[in-house]
Amino acid sequence: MDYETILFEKDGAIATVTINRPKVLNALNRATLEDLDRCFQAIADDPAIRVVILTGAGEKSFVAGADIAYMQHLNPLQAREFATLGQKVMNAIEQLDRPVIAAVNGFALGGGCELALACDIRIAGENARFGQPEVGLGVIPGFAGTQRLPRLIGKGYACELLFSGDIIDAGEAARIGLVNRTVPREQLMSSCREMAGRIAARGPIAVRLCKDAVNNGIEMDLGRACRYEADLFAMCFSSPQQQEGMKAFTEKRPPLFDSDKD
Ligand code: CO8
Repeated sequence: MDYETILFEKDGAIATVTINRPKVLNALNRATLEDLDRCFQAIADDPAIRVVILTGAGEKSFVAGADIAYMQHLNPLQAREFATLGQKVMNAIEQLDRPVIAAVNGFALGGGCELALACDIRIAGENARFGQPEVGLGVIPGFAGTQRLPRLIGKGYACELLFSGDIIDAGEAARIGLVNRTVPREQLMSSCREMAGRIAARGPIAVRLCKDAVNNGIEMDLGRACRYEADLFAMCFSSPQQQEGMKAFTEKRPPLFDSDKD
């Protein structure tokens, strides 16, 4: 499929999506959000993809936010429509039934930080910078940053970032749990591919159901969430992948999860 503002590559079970507007530090305009929307639809329809890596083109930036030049002259209804489109994309990433790893290769500001927040795992290059600088522009985050940030790092740190608009470095982001870990910039993509490869080698149905259990269970009370987990656990036993995984263990060999359609 052709995209105007993103690049899409598939290498075996791992897909890489690269936001490709380096001249404006990969800022998200309407075209980029529409490309991402179509791309994640296509990924959802391709069961051969087991893990997705999302990154930005160039050396400086993951995504430096929503496109300020585009937003500057929006009226309230257009602003709402733009926010809704952005939220649709973030939701599609979060709800994709396969893991998405953000490879944060530089600035992840505003809508870029929100995009990283919609991913399941965030790995940051040491040059990465994070922040929600919207209040400095006279607006609030509109791609669900006020919601996902406190859910991920807790209300105190989230309020500090949201109210101050401060930009923090990768080390501080790791300290407060905004990213899983930092790695030297030149090792970022290889670290993400290595992690994606390890996940892709696990039982694909089990990985999908894990993501389902985490994302849906986290919004439930603990009792309902545990029952939900038990139902998903039971569902694993309808797949030959459960039999292969357990048989391989007893036969002291690696499991072969070769078919995604099991
Ligand atoms: N939008 C549009 N263009 C941008 C953006 C952006 N977010 N960020 C950078 N650019 C452009 C610059 O204008 C510049 O273009 P040009 O060369 O034509 O002047 C080019 O990218 C390079 O940027 P700089 O020269 O500024 O590079 P520096 O290394 O000096 O600075 C920074 C890098 C610190 C990242 C700086 O560019 C910056 O502060 N960018 C804006 C960061 C920001 O405020 N992001 C939040 C935007 S608001 C948002 O994301 C809200 C999301 C919810 C929307 C809800 C819908 C209504």
